[in-house]
Amino acid sequence: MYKKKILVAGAGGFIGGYLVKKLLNLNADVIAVDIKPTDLWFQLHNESSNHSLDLKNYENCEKIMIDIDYIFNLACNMGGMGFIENNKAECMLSVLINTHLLSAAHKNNVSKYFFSSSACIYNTNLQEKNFIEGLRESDAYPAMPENGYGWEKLFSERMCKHFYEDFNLNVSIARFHNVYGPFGTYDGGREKSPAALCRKVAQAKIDNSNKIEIWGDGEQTRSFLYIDDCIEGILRLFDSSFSDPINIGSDEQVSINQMVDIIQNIADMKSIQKIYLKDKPKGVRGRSSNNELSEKVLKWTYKVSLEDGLKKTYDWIYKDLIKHKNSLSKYSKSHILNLDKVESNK
Ligand code: GDC
Repeated sequence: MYKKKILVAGAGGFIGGYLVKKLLNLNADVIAVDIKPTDLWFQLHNESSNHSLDLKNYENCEKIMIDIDYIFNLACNMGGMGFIENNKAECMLSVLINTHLLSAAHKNNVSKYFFSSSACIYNTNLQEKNFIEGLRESDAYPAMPENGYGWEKLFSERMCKHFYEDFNLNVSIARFHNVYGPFGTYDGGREKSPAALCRKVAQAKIDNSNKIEIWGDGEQTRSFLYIDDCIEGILRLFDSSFSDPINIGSDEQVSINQMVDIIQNIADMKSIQKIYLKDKPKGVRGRSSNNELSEKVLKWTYKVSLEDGLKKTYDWIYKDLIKHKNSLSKYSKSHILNLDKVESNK
């Protein structure tokens, strides 16, 4: 399908690593870029041309843009609630990546541009109850997104839209809802709740303990999307001519306590005492995706149940924890790196 030259920005991250693999399987010529040094990429594929570059810098965007047909921009400084609540300015600086990539794409006649947005762009006033109706795409406005990260994503969505309107750059804009799975960050400060809670339960099992710490009262809700479904959604969207932002998420809404119970069963642990840390970052109270639009225009919805996805995630984290008993694995190290110091390796 894709015998094209495709730039994947953020290729060393969680979603990027899976996307590069899929595009290579589809016979694409993939130029993979990430700010991390390649030995810290979550998945490194030999068949792609791999570069460690800071795309906040315009010259780097120009340098990598030669003969590129398509761009998938998954690059941003991000993480779970523990990261984005405490690093709002850092999160907003990712606007430079999208700004410079869009400008270089326009200048170099790239034919299509994918932008990874987030459920964090939705109006927080609609997310104050535990269980809420799934968020529809129109619920982004009037705008009151999550501070820092959410505002950056919403602004960048609009920038993509205006490049489409003013410069005819075709765009696809996905609003991801908490994507999880193996080969993602599960420790070190950037981990999201599915990986964090799998790690905590796995560690309790390894230590023969029956206690885990949960942020908040555990009654807050989310819906979570397994990585394979996310990749399928990205490609469906990219293959379509739909240019407005669209949800790529699940509507299987659960409380954090319910998710811990599922993980406890997967781990085959009889009882776990939940210790609630009420002063930790909590984000919105309730969030889920409404998938009517994606079902209608993309004929896409998620297939993997939360239980099945968590089983795969838990099993991988359990094994990785044992493997890295006395050190942080590469899936956690990026938190302690000063990423601005990274230089090109090519
Ligand atoms: O981190 P996250 O998965 O991000 O947190 C969901 C909920 O789980 C929060 O209320 C948090 O307090 C709770 N929680 C309980 N225990 C723990 O040990 C823990 N670790 C973490 N991390 N959370 C815990 C995310 C963004 C992403 C992305 C998605 C899009 O927000 O952080 O960058 O954009 O949203 O949906 P979440 O779902 O708030």
